[in-house]
Amino acid sequence: MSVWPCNLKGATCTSLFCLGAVNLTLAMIYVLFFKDGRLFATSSRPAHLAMVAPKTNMVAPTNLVAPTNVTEAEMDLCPEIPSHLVVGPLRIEFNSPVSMEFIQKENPEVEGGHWWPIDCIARQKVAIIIPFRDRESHLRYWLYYLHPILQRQLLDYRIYVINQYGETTFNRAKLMNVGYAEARKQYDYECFVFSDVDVIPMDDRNFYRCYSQPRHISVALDKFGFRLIYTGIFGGVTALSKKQFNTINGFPNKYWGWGGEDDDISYRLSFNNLSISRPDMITGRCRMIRHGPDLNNEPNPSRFDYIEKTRSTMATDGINSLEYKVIKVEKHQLYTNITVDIGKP
Ligand SMILES: *[C@@H]1O[C@H](CO)[C@@H](O)[C@H](O)[C@H]1NC(C)=O
Ligand SMILES: *[C@@H]1O[C@H](CO)[C@@H](O)[C@H](O)[C@H]1NC(C)=O
Ligand SMILES: [Mn+2]
Repeated sequence: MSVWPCNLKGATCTSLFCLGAVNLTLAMIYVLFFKDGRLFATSSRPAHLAMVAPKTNMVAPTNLVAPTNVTEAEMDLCPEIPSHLVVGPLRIEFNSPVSMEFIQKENPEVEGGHWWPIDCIARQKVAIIIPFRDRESHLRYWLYYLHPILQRQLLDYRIYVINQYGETTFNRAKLMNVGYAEARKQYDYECFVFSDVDVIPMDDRNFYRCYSQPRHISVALDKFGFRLIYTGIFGGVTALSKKQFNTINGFPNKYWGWGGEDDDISYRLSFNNLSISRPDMITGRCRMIRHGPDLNNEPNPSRFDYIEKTRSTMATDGINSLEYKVIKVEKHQLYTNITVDIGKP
């Protein structure tokens, strides 16, 4: 089975898509490896500032400045908007499955889902948390598209797949709480992005980072005609700083099954006088992978009752009442997979 529309080993690409893909690939090779000075970077990236000697068979340009011992303190912060890297609107489609091996080869610098810029200091350390169960094909698209985007955004980021163990009803918000708690144990993150596995941004100027107010990232979904369907909507892809997350006591743990938890979170924000920050409706365009209903994720009939009581329940139901058991942690090149038992309704 063909995993990619272009056979790069020799056959010609005939469709417009393929030509576009080749152009995009060449542009990305240029952006990621040459323009950024990463041509000589090793895949293991042992130290933050490792200066790797060029291969011996390469002729050094005469005007090459000898490497100085730059310390982290002297290095500049990455630009807030890396306009030399981001490209704007992106072509996102889900017609040709991509293999994990292909994505791994495209992202040799990523280890355990972690990447960080080496030529400047990232402005934010971002944990990207994906509540997950049984969506491997969606995850591959997500990793394929998002890794290069996050790198062009010059974030110090790590991808956490929070995999719900067992067959009981899915609980998205609780899994996101677990992602927050587990990520906090690993690294000094200041920002947490929570993303559905089936939502992909169509513009790399839509930054996966935190702002002075909680950020709604996936504001213009193709599924909803690229419109914000109501003003309080806070689902899909969102970003909260550590402080914002703790101000609202994290997310509710009691929403088993589909729906409601995103509105509960939105209420938590407004009850704590936080507002929602959003990109404009062009930059904020996203595609959602079309899929049928999931097994064990039926619409939750209690969701309307719960949402009504958010104001009184949010202080006791949240990150401060979270209970779970980690079953297994697996480090893949492109993500860290944390399988958790979060109990049952
Ligand atoms: C939010 O703002 C209102 C009106 O200014 C105030 O009465 C309330 O105490 C604030 N709530 C919080 C949680 O800060
Ligand atoms: C995550 O780990 C669990 C437990 O080993 C495994 O069953 C599952 O397939 C893994 N998921 C992904 C996406 O790697
Ligand atoms: Mn979906």
